[in-house]
Amino acid sequence: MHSSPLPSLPSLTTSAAFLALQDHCTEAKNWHLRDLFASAPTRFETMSMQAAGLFLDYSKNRLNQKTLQLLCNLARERQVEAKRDAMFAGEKINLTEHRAVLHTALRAPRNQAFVLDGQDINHDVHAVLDQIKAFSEKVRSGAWRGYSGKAITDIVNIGIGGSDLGPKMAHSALREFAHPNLNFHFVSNIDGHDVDATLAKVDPESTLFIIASKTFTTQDTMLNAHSTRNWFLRHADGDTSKLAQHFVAISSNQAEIQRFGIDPKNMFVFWDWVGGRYSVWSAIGLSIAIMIGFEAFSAFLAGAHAMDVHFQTAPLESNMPILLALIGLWNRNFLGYASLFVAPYHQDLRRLPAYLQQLEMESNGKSVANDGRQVNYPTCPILWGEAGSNNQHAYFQLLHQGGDIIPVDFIAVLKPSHHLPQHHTALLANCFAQSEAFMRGKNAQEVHDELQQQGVSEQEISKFLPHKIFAGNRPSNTLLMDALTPITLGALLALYEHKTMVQGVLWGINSFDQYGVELGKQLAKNIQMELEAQAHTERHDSSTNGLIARAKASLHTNTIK
Ligand code: G6Q
Repeated sequence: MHSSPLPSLPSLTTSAAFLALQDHCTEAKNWHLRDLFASAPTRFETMSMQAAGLFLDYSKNRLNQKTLQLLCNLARERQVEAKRDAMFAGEKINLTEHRAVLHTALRAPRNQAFVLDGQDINHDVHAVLDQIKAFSEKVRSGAWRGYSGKAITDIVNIGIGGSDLGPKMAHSALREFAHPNLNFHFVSNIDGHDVDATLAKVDPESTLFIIASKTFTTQDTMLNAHSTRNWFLRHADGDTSKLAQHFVAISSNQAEIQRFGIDPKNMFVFWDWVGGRYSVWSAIGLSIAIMIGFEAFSAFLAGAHAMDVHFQTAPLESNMPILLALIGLWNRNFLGYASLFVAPYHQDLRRLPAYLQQLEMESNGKSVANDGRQVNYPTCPILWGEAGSNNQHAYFQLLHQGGDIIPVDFIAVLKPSHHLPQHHTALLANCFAQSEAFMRGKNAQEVHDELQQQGVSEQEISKFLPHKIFAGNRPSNTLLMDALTPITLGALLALYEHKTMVQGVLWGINSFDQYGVELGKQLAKNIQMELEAQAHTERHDSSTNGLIARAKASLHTNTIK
């Protein structure tokens, strides 16, 4: 355990390991992946690895063994291992908020000590898990009844950001494991169309509402929760005693929950050492536990824990999250690629890109270092994505032939849960073909020969040839898992969490605060008051004033054109 703060480091770009990489990059920029494969027949064997049930092939990146060695030197120089250990040891590594970062404690087995401020928190974590087990079993078995005696048929999770994206993503990812008779809904948007459309689908007598909000003050969630409460009471003769069977809360703010009228017995706590975007493992996962059952939810936690153990114990050179982080840094800071595309080739993982978008971009979308200085290098790339094969028929054109190079993380599952083998071989073939195409491309000679074989005239060939060339040399990682299960999903999410943490360390930024979301919230409060007021005041720039005026004219005349 590290009891004293680690010595502060020189700026990333002046460190010896960074400068060595910069030097090496002048040479690496001229490499083509085709040549790297041709000159090293064992490239796949040496640049792939397994951990916690996941297989990673990183051989289709523009790097060689020397690059990896230099990147590992950088990790050593930036004290990645010491900072990882500080996180697990409960040190307050979230410096700006003076908080520990202990989401890993949420998935530790019972009785594995996790110490925070001298106290073992494992007992508290497992007490909440026991509460989740008991409650989820009651709902799943039909023992938990609504106010009129009906069993619960629908569960609505009301939350946003970290209190929504994880459960929503897991809901589609673990569809195969779901209780057959329960329906799940997710309300997040402050837009009334979201809650309105959901309430239209459910029966107040058999619906359970989970209000998921760490702070219990988030405007979006509180507005949705209050509108839902009003709707419920309209159907329940205004009898607030009936709320107890239909509303439960997940939060760290007991006082606010009680003010809302939720029975403290129906409150599931979590703690300030769990960041919102790292909270799917906490009581925020209640809807997941109800959907897949507590045993499967425990497997989800165990999968993440297996990745935690790997992250803590594997040497740098064969540490999957650290390697992913270093390769990402190589792509971003040396090769200059500004975005990362995540392509899950599994329909049930279609919400994964949105989940990872928050994880990586809210954590590392920052440009001020821990010491308060503006950084002089790029940090988090823009993460986007879509499930394959849909992506191929939309914007993969740009990824293949556009002016920007966009590295891709392919994620594929070897065993499907359906019985349509031809679909699955076609899906995998498409996934592997895409990474091959990005890597190899198709050069002028190959295009020429192909067209010639098709009987195209030389004159026509020379006209169209440039359009048909693929430069290739576009990097990707491929992650494989045997089957999509709670355990492999847990490991996959933990892998990206740790990758994100390591990149934050390398960039010298705090991955665990999110001040960037505050300004908009602050300004919205005033604008909402202005929109609701009868009188029109002009307090902003001409654009904002003009938009407010137009909206007011429409809102206060109450006409829809
Ligand atoms: C995540 C963010 C953010 C948060 C939401 C909801 O790391 O902090 O996405 O989860 O703003 O916050 P509450 O759970 O407090 O409502």
